[in-house]
Amino acid sequence: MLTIVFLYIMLCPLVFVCSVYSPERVHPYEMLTIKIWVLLQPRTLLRGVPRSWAHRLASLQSASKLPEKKLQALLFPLSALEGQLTSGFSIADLQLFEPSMGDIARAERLFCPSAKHKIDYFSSAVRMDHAPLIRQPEVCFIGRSNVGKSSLIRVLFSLAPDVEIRVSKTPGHTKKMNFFTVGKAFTLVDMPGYGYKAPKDFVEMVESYLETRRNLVRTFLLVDGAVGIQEADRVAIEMCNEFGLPFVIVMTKIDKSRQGALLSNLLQVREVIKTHTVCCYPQPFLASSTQYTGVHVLRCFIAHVTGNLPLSGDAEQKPSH
Ligand SMILES: Nc1nc2c(ncn2[C@@H]2O[C@H](COP(=O)(O)OP(=O)(O)OP(=O)(O)O)[C@@H](O)[C@H]2O)c(=O)[nH]1
Ligand SMILES: [Mg+2]
Repeated sequence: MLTIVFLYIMLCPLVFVCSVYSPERVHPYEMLTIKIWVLLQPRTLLRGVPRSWAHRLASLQSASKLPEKKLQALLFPLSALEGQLTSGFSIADLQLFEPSMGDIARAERLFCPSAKHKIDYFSSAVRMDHAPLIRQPEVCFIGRSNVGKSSLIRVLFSLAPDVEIRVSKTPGHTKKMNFFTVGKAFTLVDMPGYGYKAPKDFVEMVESYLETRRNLVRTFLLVDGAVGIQEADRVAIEMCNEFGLPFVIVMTKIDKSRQGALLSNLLQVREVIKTHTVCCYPQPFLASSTQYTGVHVLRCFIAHVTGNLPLSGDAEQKPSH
C-alpha cells in the first residue's frame, strides 16, 4: 500500500505536466481519476492505462464535444488548409471523399470489437507462402521506415484495446508482414518499411505480396507530411503503377509540420498523383497519430473501399479511385 501511495505522489507532477502540454488529451482531473483507478486495480497495475482510454478523441462521440471548428479540422484536415491557399487551386478540387457524420459513425462501429465481431492480430509472415489464406478484402499500409505506419494502424484500432501494435522511434522496427482481422469484414496488414534499415528480405516479402495478393483491395502508401515525397517513395509509387494497384497516399505526422511546409508538400503530392500515377486515388489524406487528425475519416474510407460501407449522400457520387 505504501508503495502505491508513494507512486501516486510521484505521478502527480508528471500528470500535471502532461496535461499542460497535451491540451487535446484528457482533462487533468480525468487523468488523476484514471491513475487512481489503475493503481487500485492490482491486475492492471503493471499494464498501464487501457488503450481505450488513451485519447479522448479516439471516437467520434467523444470528439463531438469539441467546438465545431476544431471538430471539422480534426475530421477534415485538408479543409483546415483552405485559408493558406494562393490562387489557382481550391481544396474543394482535392476533397473528394466527404462522408457525412452518419457515415463516419457507422464506419466506426466496424472498428469497435464485440463478441460477434472480433478485432485481433491474426498472424505474421516473412514470405508469401507464409501469408494467411484469407478471403475477405484486405488493405495494407506501406511506406518508408519510420513514416508512422504502425502508429497510424494503432490509432485506427484504438477502440479495440486488446489489439497490440508495436511502434518505435528506431527505423526498421516492423520486420514482418503483420495481419490483423476485423471480424469477417476485412483484414489489414502492417508492412515493414522500405528505405533506411529495411529488412533484408523486404523485396522478396513486400513486392511479391503486392504483386500476388488477390484479396488486396487498396494499398495505403504513407508519406511523411513534414518532408514530402522522397526518392524511395517514388520507387514505391512506380511499383504500385507497375502492378496496377489501386492505392491512396496518406501524409502522416502532420502535427509536426508547419502549415506552409505541409501545404507545399501537399501540392507536390498532388502533382505526383496527377502526373506519375495510374490507379492512385486523387485525394491525398492527411493524418496525425498523436492528435487523431484525419483518423475518423480514414476509418470511413477503409470501411468504404473494403465494401463494408455504402456511403450516403454526396460522398457516394464521388469517384472511388
Ligand atoms: N509527432 C508524430 N509522431 C509520429 C506520428 N506517427 C508516428 N510517429 C512517431 O514516429 C516514429 C515511428 O513510428 P512507427 O509507427 O513505428 O513507424 P513505422 O512506419 O511503422 O516504422 P517501421 O516499422 O520501422 O517501418 C515513432 O516514434 C512514432 O511515435 C505522428 O502522427 N506524429
Ligand atoms: Mg512499423
